[in-house]
Amino acid sequence: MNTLFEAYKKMFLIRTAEEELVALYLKEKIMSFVHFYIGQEAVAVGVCDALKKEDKVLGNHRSHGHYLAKGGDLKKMICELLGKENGSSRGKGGSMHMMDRSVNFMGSTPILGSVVPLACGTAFEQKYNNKPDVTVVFLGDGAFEEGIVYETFNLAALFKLPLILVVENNLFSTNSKLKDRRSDAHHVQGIVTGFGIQYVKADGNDYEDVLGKAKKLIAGARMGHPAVLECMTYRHMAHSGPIFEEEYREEDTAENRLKKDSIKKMRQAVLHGGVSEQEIVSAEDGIKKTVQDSIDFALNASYPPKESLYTDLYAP
Ligand SMILES: Cc1ncc(C[n+]2csc(CCOP(=O)(O)OP(=O)(O)O)c2C)c(N)n1
Repeated sequence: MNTLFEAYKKMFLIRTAEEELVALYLKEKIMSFVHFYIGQEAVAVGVCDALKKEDKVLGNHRSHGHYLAKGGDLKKMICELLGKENGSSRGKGGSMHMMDRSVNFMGSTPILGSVVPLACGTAFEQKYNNKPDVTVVFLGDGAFEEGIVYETFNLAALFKLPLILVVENNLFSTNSKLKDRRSDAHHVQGIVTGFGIQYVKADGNDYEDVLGKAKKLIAGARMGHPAVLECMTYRHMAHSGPIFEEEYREEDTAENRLKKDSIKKMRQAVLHGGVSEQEIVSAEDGIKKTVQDSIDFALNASYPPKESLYTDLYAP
């Protein structure tokens, strides 16, 4: 099996699904905020390809890619976005509250940083019960600035938890730049290692760089060495919704986003690795069809019945 080709297919599925969801959003079929993952696919797939099925993943408001990379079901995800009964959270969570225990995707929460202590809890459970598993939590550079994250660093280091925090640094918190939010002396590595947590930085636009570094950190976390993997990446769309505004961007201009686009680079790498153009196109066509079929399925699916209005509102 060509593992790079398999990873490319996952990244292409996330990109294609997101692009089609943009179209649905513009047709006003999605009635909630949606934070598109386009541009960051190499992070989710690189990290999740280094995990086992039993390992747990948690995410944030921008988690479609995390869910799909962990093996989540596209139909369930789109149903969730459309508020349909067979959504991953039975249509009651929407884009920002996805959860699917069948693939150990333990939940995504949009209040910045709020998911980090939940991940600390699942990592504690894994350690307490001597499980050989790890927990990965995805958060943004904005969430990294929330106080609860530092409390989690402290506990993770103290209890030697099997926890990896993947910080997806896409340079912005909404439209606020790093330099407007942090002093010149702010030092992510210094903060993290000061707590006794390992820190590694990766090129989040490069699948192989993310995968290689994630593998090492995950192996360490299984031995009780918690870690932060900071992935430098670009979000291609607006903070929320599919608006293509450019005026606030400096480094991540349209030209640079295209130049560094992980999907484009992966396609080239797969070709160089010996997979033919025809094989790639055929896989891409299959994925486009899967996405379209999933959207049609979700559009035709039912909404939750009125009687279920007050059920499933709390996680057990
Ligand atoms: C505690 C809190 N403050 C503010 C918000 C509003 N908010 C939602 S997403 C977001 C930006 C998040 O930036 P980052 O964590 O870097 O993730 P990104 O959106 O860049 O992926 C903000 C400020 C929130 N959800 N929670």
